[in-house]
Amino acid sequence: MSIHGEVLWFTGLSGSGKSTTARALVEPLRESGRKVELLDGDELRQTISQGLGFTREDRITNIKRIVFLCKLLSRNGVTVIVSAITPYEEMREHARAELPGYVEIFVDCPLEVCERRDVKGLYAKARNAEIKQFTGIGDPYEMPEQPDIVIRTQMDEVESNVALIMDYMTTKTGR
Ligand code: GGZ
Repeated sequence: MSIHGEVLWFTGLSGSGKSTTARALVEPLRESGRKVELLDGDELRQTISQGLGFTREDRITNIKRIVFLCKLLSRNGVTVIVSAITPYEEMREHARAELPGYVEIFVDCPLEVCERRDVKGLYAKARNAEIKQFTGIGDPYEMPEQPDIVIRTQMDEVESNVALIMDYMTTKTGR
């Protein structure tokens, strides 16, 4: 019998803190004895999803590719961390249905806060219509209906969010 690795799936707006938290989670998970792979939406869009845009159809294709990768890794015992906006509930339902070890982490951060941070200047571009269909501005972010964990990055530090997630994992899996 093979043991599936868990898939920790971060969903949230651009600039909400998904990737920062995801990166900080890698070492604690390794220290707990897991083999860990981090799949970052931004990087995947330069590799396996190169050429895809941000229409509903393209976003769904992007997420389906990531789910497929997660399946290959997790069935070989790798714990996978995913950081991708994953804006539609339909996508998250697909991931949940396909991946036995799926753990959904909603990075809850108000749009105003993400927009104020605007690390890459993308919100400014979306506001003056240089980028169309930007999540939260010209394209929806549907609130997760059944997240396993919710973290609030405008209130809590990275370390305490990582500790919260590790506690959840220990309770769930015993390691
Ligand atoms: C949302 C966009 C867009 C549009 C470019 N909408 O914060 P970032 O910059 O570094 O990460 C975002 C990334 C979103 O890719 P995902 O694969 O996570 O999206 S999805 O799950 O919806 O498939 C953002 C940048 O790409 N970006 N244009 N229009 N984010």
